[in-house]
Amino acid sequence: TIIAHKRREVAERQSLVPAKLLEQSLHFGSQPLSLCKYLQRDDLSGIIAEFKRKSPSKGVINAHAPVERTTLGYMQAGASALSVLTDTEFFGGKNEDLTIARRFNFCPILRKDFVVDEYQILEAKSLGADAVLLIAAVLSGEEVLRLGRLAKSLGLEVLLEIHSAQELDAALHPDAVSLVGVNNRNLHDFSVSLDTSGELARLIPAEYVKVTESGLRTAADIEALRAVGYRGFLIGETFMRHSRPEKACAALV
Ligand code: IGP
Repeated sequence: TIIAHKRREVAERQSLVPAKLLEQSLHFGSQPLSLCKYLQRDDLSGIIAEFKRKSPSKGVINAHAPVERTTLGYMQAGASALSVLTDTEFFGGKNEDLTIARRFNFCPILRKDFVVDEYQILEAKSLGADAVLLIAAVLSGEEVLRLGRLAKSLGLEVLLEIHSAQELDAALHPDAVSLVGVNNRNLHDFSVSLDTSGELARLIPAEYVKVTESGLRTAADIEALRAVGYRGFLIGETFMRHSRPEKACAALV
């Protein structure tokens, strides 16, 4: 459902701003920040703090937290990077959330959306993102390569999201991918198990920065997964459930 909706949305956006014009408008000179490098810094927490208002699995999580204060607070609390949901229909985000976050923050920002088309990569760059998510469950290996190469050519890093060893085998390509994210949430039944990250860690080659996504709650969760090689910890709900998400982030860092 999400992917079908996303294809219509992209066609509509493209009718407003054609891909060629969007591409011409990009500032190729602007220097993106490396998510990989920030996650590997010892002086930061490794936390990628997410701004997420709602989700298909949880409904409304936080309808009131302002994007400025929350994202700036995340960064000040010691998050290594930010993740901003830009999907409107299913996650209640918007492109403007990312441009606003960009204005006030000087850490890497991941554009979190369902990328199905090159146009969205151009858009991510134009919004000021430093990295994009590609979800192996909804893309072929060839699509990951094509989208990932475009992202790289624009200076964006690619976080490839996987749920299984099969998805990893089908979509991992060094020309396209810099980081691998293991999503602990099963996209079909929404169940969450941190064991997914535990089991897949050893299958991810060492040249990729490992990120664990979803369902992380405590410092013990983070430390257990750090011990098996993860450097990035993507956390949304644990922070966003709080009326002041940035305070929940500070408490965990
Ligand atoms: C964050 P959580 O359980 O901390 O809120 O999860 C993040 O992993 C999750 O939002 C996510 C996601 C995605 C959202 C992971 N992959 C793909 C949308 C699309």
